[in-house]
Amino acid sequence: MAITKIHARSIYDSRGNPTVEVDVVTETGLHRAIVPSGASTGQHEAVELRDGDKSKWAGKGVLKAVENVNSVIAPAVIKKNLDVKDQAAVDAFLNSLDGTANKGKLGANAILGVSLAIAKAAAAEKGIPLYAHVADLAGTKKPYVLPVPFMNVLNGGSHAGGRLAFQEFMIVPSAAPTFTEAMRQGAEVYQILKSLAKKRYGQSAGNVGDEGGVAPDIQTAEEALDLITDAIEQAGYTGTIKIAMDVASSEFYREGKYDLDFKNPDSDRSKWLTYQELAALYKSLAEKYPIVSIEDPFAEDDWEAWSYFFKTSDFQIVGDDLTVTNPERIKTAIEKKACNSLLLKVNQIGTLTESIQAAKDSYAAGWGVMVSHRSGETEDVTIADIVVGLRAGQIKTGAPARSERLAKLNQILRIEEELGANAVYAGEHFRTAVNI
Ligand code: 2PG
Ligand code: MG
Repeated sequence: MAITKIHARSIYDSRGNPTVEVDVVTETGLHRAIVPSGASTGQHEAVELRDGDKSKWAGKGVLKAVENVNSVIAPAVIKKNLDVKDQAAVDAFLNSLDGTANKGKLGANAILGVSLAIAKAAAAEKGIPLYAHVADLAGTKKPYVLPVPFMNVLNGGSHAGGRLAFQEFMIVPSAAPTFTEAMRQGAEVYQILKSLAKKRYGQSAGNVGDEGGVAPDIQTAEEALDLITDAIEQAGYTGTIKIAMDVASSEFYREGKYDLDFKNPDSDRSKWLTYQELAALYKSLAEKYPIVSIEDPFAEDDWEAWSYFFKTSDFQIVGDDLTVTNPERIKTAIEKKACNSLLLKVNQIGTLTESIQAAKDSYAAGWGVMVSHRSGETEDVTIADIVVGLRAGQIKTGAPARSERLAKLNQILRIEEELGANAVYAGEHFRTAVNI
């Protein structure tokens, strides 16, 4: 079935910044994708093309990326008359139009919007849901696996005001019997956490950060973890709901050290930590709290620290800024034994095909895969279908609050209902879901 029209426009993300939306029209109708955007972005991510014209949106416009879709990609793709079901050929053609290694010419935001909208057109042409199309493309076995939602209930770092350096504190309802139950447990803890935060730190502690988690003005990880474990206890889930963190430590890596007071312009240098000291802090936290997963514990190029920490840890260690969903970086991380899980963000690499390949490379190394949103999100729910289609078993898409976060979780609820007995919940097997 031919594509008759591809059209991009500039709309707005959850932070009020411009982002790219792409419409692809075929005989089955209109298929649409919207591109997300990070704040704590890795240096090695594919290029998100921003206009840089400071007189508009402080330089954050995406009019060039939109124009690249409308005047370069659209005519070329329509003329080429590719089979939309052959995503690998579509994405290879998009990459050839760009011609750079990092999608710097047309922009990963331009390319990704087209790649994802075409995948939706293909699913419609096949008359199947998007997750089933993704499963076909990835060669995923059945039954389907529904992911454990890693819910970011307390926001810090670059996603919130306040002094807290670590970016994300997530609750992990992996002992729940179903995805629906996991959502209920998470939502209950979230509401209790909100009132506890207000009680302990004042009304404003109930305000939320970029991903919908509460953002009290606390300084230490211990305070955050105490608050969360108290909320878990009050909700009655002690021992069943676990905790995960995304430290996003590249954000506070300074001159070879880690500055836990990085939001303070007068931060005391003598308190900056070596990687060994930071590793010791993680160890002590993991002894005291039920931590099952740590993401980006060290900076994106501090390979020595990653390998050092990995040797002595038995929980999940997730690469995000380290690996940036990029085959080369993933390969290096496997060789250096830096981590044992991939954070998969489609806009870090820029096409669906390369995202699927990143997951497969990770599985082949015995790694887990966690599909992820960005801190700047939209109503687009594609990652919900991707996590199910890839059998990844883990998703992080913020708190159970704010609709750009819940849109994805709600979509998984619908998928769970639709699949019924044809799906299982990853539960405690989230790290090895692909093998269930
Ligand atoms: C992360 C993400 C998403 P951002 O660091 O994992 O939670 O944040 O999109 O800002 O990079
Ligand atoms: Mg991260």
